[in-house]
Formats: sequence, C-alpha cells, structure tokens
Amino acid sequence: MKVFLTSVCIFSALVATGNSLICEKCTNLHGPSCTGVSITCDASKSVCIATLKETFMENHKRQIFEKACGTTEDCWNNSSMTAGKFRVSVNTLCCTSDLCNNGKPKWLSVNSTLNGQTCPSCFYSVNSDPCDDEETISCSGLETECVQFAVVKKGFLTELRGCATEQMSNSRGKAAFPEKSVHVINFSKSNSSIRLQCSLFLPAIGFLLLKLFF
Ligand SMILES: *[C@@H]1O[C@H](CO)[C@@H](O)[C@H](O)[C@H]1NC(C)=O
Ligand SMILES: *[C@@H]1O[C@H](CO)[C@@H](O)[C@H](O)[C@H]1NC(C)=O
Ligand SMILES: *[C@@H]1O[C@H](CO)[C@@H](O)[C@H](O)[C@H]1NC(C)=O
Ligand SMILES: *[C@@H]1O[C@H](CO)[C@@H](O)[C@H](O)[C@H]1NC(C)=O
Ligand SMILES: CC(=O)N[C@H]1CO[C@H](CO)[C@@H](O)[C@@H]1O
Repeated sequence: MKVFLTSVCIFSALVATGNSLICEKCTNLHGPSCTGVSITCDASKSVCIATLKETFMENHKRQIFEKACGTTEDCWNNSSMTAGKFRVSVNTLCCTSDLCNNGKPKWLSVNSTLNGQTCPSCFYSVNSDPCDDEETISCSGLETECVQFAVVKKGFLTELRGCATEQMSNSRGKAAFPEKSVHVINFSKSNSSIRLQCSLFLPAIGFLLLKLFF
C-alpha cells in the first residue's frame, strides 16, 4: 500500500510538471546576486530570466537582482539611460531550459566613452529642482538616442529626459522600469537640435506658471 501511494505521488508530481519550465526564483533588493528556490513556471511563461538593474543617483549606486519565470517581453539587453544626475541600466539573461537562470550572469560594464550625441537632460521628481530647459548632456557608449518620458509610481510623478540606448528607446522607457508597479507615460523621442516643448509635462507647467505670475 505504501509503495502504491508513493508511486501515485511521484506520478502526479510528473503530471503536474508536464512540459512546464522550471526556473530559479529569488530577489535581492540590495546587491548583484541571489540564490533561491526552484519553481515551476505557469504555462504562459516560456523563459527563465535573471535581471540586474543598476541605478545611480548622484553618487549613490543601487543594484537590484532578480531571477524568475518570464516572457520574452521581459528580456532587455543593453538598456540604459542617463537623465540629469540619474542613470539606470537593465540587463537580462533570458534562456529556455530548466534552471538555466542559476549561477551569476556576466554583464557588460558601463561604457563612458562619449559618442558625439547631445540630448536635453532632466531628472525631475519630488524633492528635486525643476527641469532647466537649457540643460543638455553629452551621451556616452551605446546611448545614442534622445528620449523623454514620465513615470508614475504610487501616484508620484518623475520626469526624465536624456540619452538612451536603442533598446531602451524601442521599449518606450519601460526597460528602465520593468517593475509592474511603475507606469511609463508620455514617452517620446526628442531631437537634440529641436528645443523641447516644456508644456509637455505637468510639473513644468506648474513651474512656468510660477515664473509667469511671480
Ligand atoms: C543579451 O546578450 C547576451 C550576451 O551578449 C546574449 O547571450 C543574449 O541572447 C541577449 N539577449 C537578448 C534578449 O538579446
Ligand atoms: C549589447 O552590447 C554589446 C557591446 O556593445 C554588443 O556586442 C551586443 O550585440 C549588444 N546586444 C544587443 C542585443 O544589442
Ligand atoms: C563604447 O562606446 C563607444 C562610443 O559609442 C564605441 O565606439 C565603443 O565601441 C564602445 N565600446 C564597447 C566596448 O562597447
Ligand atoms: C532632428 O532634427 C534635424 C534638424 O532639424 C533633422 O535633420 C533630423 O532628421 C531630426 N532627427 C529626428 C530623429 O527627428
Ligand atoms: C502633460 C501630458 O502630456 N500629460 C499626458 C500624459 O499621458 C496621459 C495618458 O497617458 C495623458 O492623459 C496626459 O495628458
């Protein structure tokens, strides 16, 4: 009887697994690696992913590392942008065999060679200075496109303008903020040789009004 039950259990375990992918799952909010448990992915998830997100604000660096089941839309390579004093880069390892996201992927290091592009630059959030419409930055590495957009997280709005990689630009800003809790709005490519329309952004309108009336 015991033997029979054991085989039933093993059998159902096999059936439950079926063709589903198995991936490692873990999150480290303060570092570049993590080890976790093996999980069986939902049928809708076809890749195992490992994502390293690095942010720099002024001189403060933060690294977030996550391993999970995912879809090919969660795969970002060479996705970085620089906006004012803020820089974010996101790199993803995406693979399709069981537990292929274990271990520690190798990531490209930051390329700080100037590439000749200049873009309007701004990082405007709660507690930071309003955007200066004249401000530009020189772009480096693979960040050859000018983009602008805003992100909303928990009701707070942050406005970004700056240099982005092609992958970042193609993702319409989402690659910088893969978190489900962050919504990208009002994305557009900007042209370094055309003056930005400040009124695109609500905080800027507030700032303009202040300038006009006081
Ligand atoms: C990202 O780059 C790595 C290494 O260059 C490569 O193995 C991987 O296939 C790339 N992933 C995507 C989604 O382009
Ligand atoms: C990412 O950048 C590296 C180095 O420039 C390049 O070799 C690689 O092809 C790029 N990957 C993608 C997906 O663009
Ligand atoms: C770094 O960026 C420069 C300028 O875009 C480029 O010429 C160079 O090939 C890049 N180096 C690497 C290792 O990707
Ligand atoms: C940017 O503006 C210049 C000059 O007006 C124009 O030649 C170029 O095609 C524009 N680029 C984009 C991406 O709109
Ligand atoms: C200032 C501005 O352009 N705001 C727009 C941002 O995008 C939302 C919808 O995504 C619009 O409703 C806003 O008007």
